[in-house]
Amino acid sequence: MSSLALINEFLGQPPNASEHGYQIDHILEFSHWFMGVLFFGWSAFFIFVLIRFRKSRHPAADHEGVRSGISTHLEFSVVLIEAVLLLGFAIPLWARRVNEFPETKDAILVHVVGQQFSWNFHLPGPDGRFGRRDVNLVTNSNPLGLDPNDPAGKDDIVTLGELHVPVDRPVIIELSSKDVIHDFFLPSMRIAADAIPGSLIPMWFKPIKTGTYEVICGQLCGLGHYGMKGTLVVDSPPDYQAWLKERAELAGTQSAPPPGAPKTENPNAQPQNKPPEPAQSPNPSGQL
Ligand SMILES: [Cu+2]
Repeated sequence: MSSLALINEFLGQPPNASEHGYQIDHILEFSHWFMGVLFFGWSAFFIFVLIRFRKSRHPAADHEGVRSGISTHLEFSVVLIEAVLLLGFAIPLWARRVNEFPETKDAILVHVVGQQFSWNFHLPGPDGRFGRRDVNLVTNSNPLGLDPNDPAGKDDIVTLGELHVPVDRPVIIELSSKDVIHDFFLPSMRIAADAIPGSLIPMWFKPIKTGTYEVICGQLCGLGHYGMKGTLVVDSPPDYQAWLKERAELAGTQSAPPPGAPKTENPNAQPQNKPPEPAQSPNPSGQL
């Protein structure tokens, strides 16, 4: 971390804990210092102009105006630096984040589903396959609508508000929402993405420090938005295995339908407000 990072801390940014985060921090540092210099520069110029062109010194207006080209050069330099920041750094960094996903076989895969006002986390369990989800099966005890008849879902892990991941392994998230637009924001991991109903948004990060970090919602999503927080725990590999084991013991209990719920598989079940799709579609159309 460079000494320039002080300005990020001063402005309230938590320390970075992800592999790519230092690149984001460098851009933020530079932008903050650059804006600081511009602020003081333009403020000083404004005060200079007020004094230099005061009425008592120039009782008659000069209709020709400024003759020197300095301000033009200054403004051009500012535009140039901003263009370099945007085209040279910000856009390439963003492009790498969205184009260069890690191999799924090396990564932890998690489905994150936002709802007013909490985050649900869905892990595929030991078989590595996510169980089918269907909006028609959603109940209080089955918040993601996991299909109890799908063998792939038997070992799935569903948690509310707390996600564990191992350190030094990429985490690939598929993000969605049950109701309104939320924003899954991991400030310490320097990533955020909108959770949009009906869309599956991919995002990824690689935690490099163990610890407990905040998960927040970055979109004003309703009256309880302020409380839409969660916890990301980055574990050492043994701790992560212990957590998985503990959750695996609960896995069977989480997707059990309440008494009276329909027990038959319904392959044509669709999310509400969506046109029907072919039952054989490779796309998991019943997903939230
Ligand atoms: Cu929200």
